[in-house]
Amino acid sequence: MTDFERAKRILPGGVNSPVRAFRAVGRDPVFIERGEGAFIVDRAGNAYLDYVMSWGPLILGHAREEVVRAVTSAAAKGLTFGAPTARETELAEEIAYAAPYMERVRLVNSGTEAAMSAVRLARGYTGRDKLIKFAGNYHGHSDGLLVRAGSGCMTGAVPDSLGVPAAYAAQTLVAEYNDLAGVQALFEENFGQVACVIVEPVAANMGVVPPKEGFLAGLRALCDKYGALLVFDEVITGFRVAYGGAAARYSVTPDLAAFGKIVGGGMPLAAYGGRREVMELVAPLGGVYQAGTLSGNPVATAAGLATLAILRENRDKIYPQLEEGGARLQAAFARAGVPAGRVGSILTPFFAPRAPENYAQATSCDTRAFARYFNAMLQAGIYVAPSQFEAMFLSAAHTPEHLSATERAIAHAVSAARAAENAENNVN
Ligand code: HOZ
Repeated sequence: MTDFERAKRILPGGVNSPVRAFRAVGRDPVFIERGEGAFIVDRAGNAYLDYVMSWGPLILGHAREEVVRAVTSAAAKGLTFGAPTARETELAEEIAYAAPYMERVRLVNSGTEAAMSAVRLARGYTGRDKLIKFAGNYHGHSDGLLVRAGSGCMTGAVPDSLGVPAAYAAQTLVAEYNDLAGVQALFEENFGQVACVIVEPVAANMGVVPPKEGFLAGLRALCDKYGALLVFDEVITGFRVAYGGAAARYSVTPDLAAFGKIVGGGMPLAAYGGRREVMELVAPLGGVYQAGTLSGNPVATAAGLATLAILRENRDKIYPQLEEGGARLQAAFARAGVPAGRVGSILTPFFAPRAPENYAQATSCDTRAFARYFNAMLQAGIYVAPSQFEAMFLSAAHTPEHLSATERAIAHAVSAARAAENAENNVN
């Protein structure tokens, strides 16, 4: 019995998160044994150059020595206390150092929890119920945010999940990404009822779709005009598209933000925070309740702190290196005739005439061509996200030599995908 067959007997679909099932690329998933630097190794001992990087947290690569050391030393002193530790304060301070608008920070366990809690807080603060989100943006799997959602919802064609009460979904207003006029119209139609706009400042769950010039600043202005809070979902972009995240890269300051992935250094940790006046409504100071046994877990905070310390000390080197690597791969896709959406070190090749600007355009990509390209890349020893609607993540462990090998693989995989398509068309 294969690992996957055994897994399917007990785990729904054989996985603990849908995209991992590889359904969109027509093959069984790779079962991972270990990771080292830019590589993962499967159970049969095959090594792959990894561009998933656990979907973003591993900006320093797999099993970075300083991070592993911090984790093992923390673990030896106790796995969880459910009581305050100094490291939680240090990690919150480290986040606020990079993103100074995070005047108060609450640590939680996942990006889902961070985004969900930020929305609850926005509702509590404004006394309003509705929120505006964008089609194809993904903010985790809490009920109110699983409406026209990206990521695995797009891959599996369930943008509106079963099980979300219609009454909840009715509180969620959906706009097109990069369409300010649509947001303004929703504010007008729901005057005085919108608590917040939540946005991925760089959309990265319908493939990477950058914000158009002025889009984020326009959202800031609309939120101010209509008395709503602006919530940035920096779960992917935080410490990724710049040391200070998307807020720094685009010079737009949200009221609240959700962080995840990199802030946990590869462990289950996330955070939300923002303006002091708003955050002071969180219990125990105020009436917005949110809690968790493993929140601020000592091992997770150790991983996050070790990672953020390395990023702070080396930011002048790491971020330009990541930017250059991303640009190289984007150019390699362009040479192969595939446009790629990119911001810094996250990118997605789109099997479409043009890189999309919104959900409607993203969904018109040729997902069969993507699947062919994916399989050719895997065969060449390169592991990319098994969906047209996810991002490639570079890390500081990807060297110029790794990038050269990837450039060659891209050229080969795209032409192999086209040849397979032609062969199929000729048969039909
Ligand atoms: N929602 C994640 C990608 N945007 C997938 C997480 C996972 O499968 O690990």
